[in-house]
Amino acid sequence: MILIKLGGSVITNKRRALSPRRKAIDDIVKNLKKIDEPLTIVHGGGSYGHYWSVRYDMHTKERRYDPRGVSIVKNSMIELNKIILDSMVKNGLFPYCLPPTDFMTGNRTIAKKVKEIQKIAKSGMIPVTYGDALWYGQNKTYILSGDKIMTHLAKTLRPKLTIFALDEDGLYSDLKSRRLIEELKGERPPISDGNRMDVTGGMARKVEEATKIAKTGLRVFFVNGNKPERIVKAVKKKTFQGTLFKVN
Ligand code: IP8
Repeated sequence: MILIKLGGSVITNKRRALSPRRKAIDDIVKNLKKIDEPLTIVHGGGSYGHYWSVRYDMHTKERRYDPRGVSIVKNSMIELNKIILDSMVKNGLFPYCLPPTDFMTGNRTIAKKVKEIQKIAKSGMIPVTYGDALWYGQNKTYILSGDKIMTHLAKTLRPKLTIFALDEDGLYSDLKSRRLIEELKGERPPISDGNRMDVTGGMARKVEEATKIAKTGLRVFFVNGNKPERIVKAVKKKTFQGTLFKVN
């Protein structure tokens, strides 16, 4: 099993509201077709979910948010999800759409449902889920990041490789020199992230979740989603052009 997160900055243009990057999506999908292993895909919100979450002041903290905001965020994620599902079908892949409400209750996973994802992936279909606005209970909702979903799924699915496809080559040691960190062993790199368009925490959140996943003994790889052949190379040839979180 390969678990892969398509970052919102790759699949949408984050600088413009509601703008999918259809070519980038198609390119990724065409490359994923070259992988002969069970896959599970999670995608982010980009200029869909994050755009509306910012507009309605919704965050990862569970609160009584404006119901109109909840509806609009959820609708926008379905819209973005549909673009990805359509691209997959068009390119000969068989997505199995799984809104996170299918395997989450409150802020916890439904173990039986997550195990089912494993079976769906092995059957030749590709489970596809995404970050979303979710019901928490007591009239509260919250924004569940696709990055958090990655950690939830990785714990049960135990993928061979957990991939985060980003709009960057990987993690940089500092933003000035843009020197790429090729390998990390257990340590959590210092990350400063000031992306206000991103209500779930951008790169800092990714690093936090990746570190958690790596600590459970799984390999995590940050790769440039605009160069999707690097995803294929990592899976097939085990050559990692990006940042690899190594298992100790
Ligand atoms: O882009 C958040 O998912 P992320 C989705 O993976 C929403 O953090 C609804 C903002």
